[in-house]
Amino acid sequence: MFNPNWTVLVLRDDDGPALWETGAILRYLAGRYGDDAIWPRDPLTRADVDRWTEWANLNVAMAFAAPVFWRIVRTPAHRQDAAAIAQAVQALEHRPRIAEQSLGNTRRSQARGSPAPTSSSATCCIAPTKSR
Ligand SMILES: N[C@@H](CCC(=O)N[C@@H](CS)C(=O)NCC(=O)O)C(=O)O
Repeated sequence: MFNPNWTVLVLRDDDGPALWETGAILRYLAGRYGDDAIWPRDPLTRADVDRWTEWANLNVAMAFAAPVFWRIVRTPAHRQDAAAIAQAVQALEHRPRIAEQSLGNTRRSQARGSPAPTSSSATCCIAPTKSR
């Protein structure tokens, strides 16, 4: 058994142990194969990336998986609660805008010469949830 939770993602790199939890896998890949632009070494800059990863897990993934995705994909059509789904979508909708607004501001300040690299591994955590 690679993951005691029986969920994906799971990663085995070379002959290493099985890794699970998306954020841990991304941090491992960034630390092993990435450069400073993906997962910065400077603690404060890294914390700026990490906070978006944590934020996405709690504020986007949790607000999406059970309240929206499971209610549609894991619930037979005749048992789906359209009002509850609509309410959950409404509660979710503003959250990606928070990231877009903040990361957009970061991109604009990068264009003006600021080195803040927030559009890195944290974006990898947010993007899959946003595109579902
Ligand atoms: N917090 C975990 C979530 C893992 C998870 O829920 N994976 C889903 C796919 S996105 C899964 O495997 N679901 C199968 C199931 O629940 O039966 C992570 O970030 O890896």
